[in-house]
Amino acid sequence: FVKFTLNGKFAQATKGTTIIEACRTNDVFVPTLCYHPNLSVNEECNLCLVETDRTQRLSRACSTIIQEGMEIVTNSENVVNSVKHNLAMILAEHPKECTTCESNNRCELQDLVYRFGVMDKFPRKQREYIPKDYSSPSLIRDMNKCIKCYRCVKACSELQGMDILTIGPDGIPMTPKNKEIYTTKCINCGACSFYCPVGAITENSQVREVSNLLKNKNGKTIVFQTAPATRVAISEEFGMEPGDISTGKMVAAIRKLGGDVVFDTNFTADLTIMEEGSELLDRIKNGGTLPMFTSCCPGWINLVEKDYPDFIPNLSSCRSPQGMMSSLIKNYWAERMGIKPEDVVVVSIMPCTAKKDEAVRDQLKTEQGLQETDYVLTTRELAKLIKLNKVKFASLKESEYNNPLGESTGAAVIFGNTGGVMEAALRTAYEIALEKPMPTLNYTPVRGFKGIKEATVDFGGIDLKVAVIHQASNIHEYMEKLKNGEVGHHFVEFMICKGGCIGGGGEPKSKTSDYLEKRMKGIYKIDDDFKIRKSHENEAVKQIYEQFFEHPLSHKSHHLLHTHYKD
Ligand code: HC1
Ligand code: SF4
Repeated sequence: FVKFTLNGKFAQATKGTTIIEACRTNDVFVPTLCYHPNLSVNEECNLCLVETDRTQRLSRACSTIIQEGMEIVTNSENVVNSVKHNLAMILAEHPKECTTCESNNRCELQDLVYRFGVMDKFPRKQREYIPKDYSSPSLIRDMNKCIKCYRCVKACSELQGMDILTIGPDGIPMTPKNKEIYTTKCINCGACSFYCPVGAITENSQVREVSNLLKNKNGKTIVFQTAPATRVAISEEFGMEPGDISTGKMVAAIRKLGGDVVFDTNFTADLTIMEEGSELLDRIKNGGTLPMFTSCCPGWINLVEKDYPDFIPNLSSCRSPQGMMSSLIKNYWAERMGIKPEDVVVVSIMPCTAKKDEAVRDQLKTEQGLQETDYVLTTRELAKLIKLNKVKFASLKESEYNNPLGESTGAAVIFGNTGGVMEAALRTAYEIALEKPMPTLNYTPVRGFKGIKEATVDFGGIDLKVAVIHQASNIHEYMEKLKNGEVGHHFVEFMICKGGCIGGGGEPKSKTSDYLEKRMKGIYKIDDDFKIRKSHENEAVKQIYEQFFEHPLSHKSHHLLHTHYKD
């Protein structure tokens, strides 16, 4: 520990900590726009200014390591005036479009300008207009709003290893050859939008479309589905803690907004396990392509198609749980309810921006050419819709999903965590292959935040070798090893975002440093509390096989639950 004073009060912090982190652990506010604890230090915004030695000299809190005996002042007139001056300079270049901006009310620049009472004192500095980029179903880029913090560039390169965004000659992040982002190798993961502090890169929002639809249904039945990872994160938008479990409140909120039916993507996560587990056993028995790769993460599918096309045969042919659910709703449930598929609108609530891109895939349309998933709202967008409609989320009485597509197990919810699909698949595949349950259901070797996790499971005679990779930069590392024959597994789970879906690019922009750990714990708590924790024991899943699909990998399931990829 080092001891120092902070605004005149005694404080301490671990040796080697930066001043900004020391201030945060001691609950003292330091403004910044370019600093983020998950990214390397930028020194761009010049807002985290502090005095450290009773002189008026200012240091940047993001890049200065705290020293024993420092006298840190964050609130002197000198500091405040300098911050105001620098903020005013940023503001002079920034379009004043707050009222219509996607980031209104969650913009870090807006917050600081208000907090410091910064007036528009400098003459407007007109930058050359940059055309907006609406090419991607997942993201919108309006680089006129860019404040040159470079958090998007760092998220794309440091976290994801994608290097789509680089700093252009004018200091504004650009795509390769300034092309529209959808035509580049961008995988639509949304990490750039998650880290953008303003409205320069945002999710391609469908809040208005869904809001209008709910107000004017035109005879349509509006069916929602909600992803595993949304239920442990949406709470953060309403003043609760990361990891707080809000499943029942989220369902209740959707009903209040006007959703007619709410199904759980977890049901089709269980179904995925039935199909994917069977596919794996089939490939092993019959000499199919191995390792088999999971196929539920749409950012990962984009990466394989764009960067590793030779490995397309390794991808499981299973649609993602989102894809399976929408297919079931339009092609199975609607008919049973006596509703025409064209009169059903599916709205999917996902932690992920790439799910918006998945939804528009040609392979995921009905025979009549209808998009099966009509709208995808991220967790952030659902929260916005709830706030716009003044629904008091925190005090809502919990509601339950509709059945039968709302019934699920503990195995399904852990899809939201890295390692979850693998763990759920093992719980079922082991029992099907060996006719006895796995010795332990909580399979810890595939849990936690290690980037590449490997394990060997004794599958009665064969050693089943599995691996779990999350965060795109680790995926590139693994894929290089696989290409060079340095690794050999039967089954590999890939998730593009750190932590899996709980760290998705569409999740709330939490300000705490341990939000991922807390969301992860929330997911495992839901699993622990379930009586039924194996997908093959889901009664509604059993029923749908008895009444419709007959068995996994049947002709009907291939038609409705499987897909193919672009090569
Ligand atoms: Fe995911 Fe999945 S777990 S991909 O991370 O397989 O997005 O939560 O919904 O589809 O179920 C995301 C989460 C999600 C799918 C499932
Ligand atoms: Fe990079 Fe992901 Fe943003 Fe695309 S969506 S630019 S891959 S961070």
